Amino acid sequence: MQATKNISNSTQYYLEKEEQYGAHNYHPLPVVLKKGRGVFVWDVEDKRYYDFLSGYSAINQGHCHPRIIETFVEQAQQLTLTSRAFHNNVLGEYEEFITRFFGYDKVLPMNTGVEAVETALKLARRWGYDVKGIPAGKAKIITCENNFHGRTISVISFSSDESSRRSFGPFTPGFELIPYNDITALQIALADPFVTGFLVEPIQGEAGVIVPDEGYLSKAEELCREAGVLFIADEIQTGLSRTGLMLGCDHENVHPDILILGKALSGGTMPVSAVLADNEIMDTLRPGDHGSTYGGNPLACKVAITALQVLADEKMAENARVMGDHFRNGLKMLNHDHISIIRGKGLFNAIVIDHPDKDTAWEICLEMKENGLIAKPTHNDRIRFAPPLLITREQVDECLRIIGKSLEKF
Ligand code: IF1
Repeated sequence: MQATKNISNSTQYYLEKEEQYGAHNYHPLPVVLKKGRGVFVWDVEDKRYYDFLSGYSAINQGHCHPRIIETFVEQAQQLTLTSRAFHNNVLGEYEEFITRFFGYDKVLPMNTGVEAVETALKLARRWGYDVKGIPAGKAKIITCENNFHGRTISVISFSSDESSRRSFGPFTPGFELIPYNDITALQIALADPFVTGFLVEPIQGEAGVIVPDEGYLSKAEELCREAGVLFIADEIQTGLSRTGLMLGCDHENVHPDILILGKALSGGTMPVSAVLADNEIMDTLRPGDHGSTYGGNPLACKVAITALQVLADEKMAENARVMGDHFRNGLKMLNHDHISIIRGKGLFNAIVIDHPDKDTAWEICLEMKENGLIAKPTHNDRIRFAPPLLITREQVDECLRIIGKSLEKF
């Protein structure tokens, strides 16, 4: 009698389940993870990998950070959700903590990143009509080509990526795209008195870690101030120590009128996002104007406090800065023919693969997986490298060896 193979440790078993029962809205690397701790994840066959995606920068603090998990478990056994119909003993504490942490009067708590982006857009429009005096229905928001701000219909309405938009119309009006990292284009767009906001990523993530010129963000903020337009920073991916400072805007001492956070705000445990602004903007909202079932739930708030404390206490931004420099230098030393561009800031990095075969980046990721490091290409030819921010120099060196060894085959 042949012993039935223990299927629960078979990668194929899980791939087949997802193939049959799940929507095919992703094309993941063929690896099935069952455990995470720090910079490492393990698959169902107990193979260990360095995680160089970090849940798209939601796991900056490392997988299952003990302090964050301790908070999660403790609060989960106490009170998880009250809805906003009633007060609870955590929300106010969290609101005070996070507004002081980032220097704003108020916070509006949401769940996913795109919900926070939508909230920021609604706030900008509401402020545009009620404070700036833009005629009803005429408010415009400027944003950048090759942006990524989420997947709702209004947000993809201003995406320049056809695959995010195809057959999802009709789209939401009131948005204008300008080239990223182009101050002149912004200056021209801001001449329109109906513009109420400029939404920008301090570094464009999905576009392949596009770092703007030094001075772009600060000049953009200055132009927005002069034009009476809200500077809205989407720090969902660049924020929370990923780029070597607490916020991507910190590299140019820019203080956004509206700050959008998400992802690592919970250390990768659950969806937690937040919109921060001062009273002139936030107080345009009255009871009943906006909301969310889970927004500001006690579990999310407790976890977010610990997630932020961990970043600060463990000096993760500083480590990201030092290890990021070391990592990019190491990539340059590989001096590989097919790496045409190395770019990034802190531990938010990407390489551009220059190879006639368009599947090369994917093949390189498969080879790195075999060698113990998982990462994923974006836009075919770019591979994003974003490990958890607690990675050590020795681990970076081991990962550079893995990347170098994997590239040898190409
Ligand atoms: C996917 C990457 C994409 C974001 C920024 C808002 C959101 C995101 C700057 C929305 C989300 C995620 C979404 C995920 C893949 C990943 C991503 F850039 F991080 F790699 F898609 F571009 N602003 N980014 O990066 O936050 O609603 O997802 O919580 O949709 O495939 P969300």
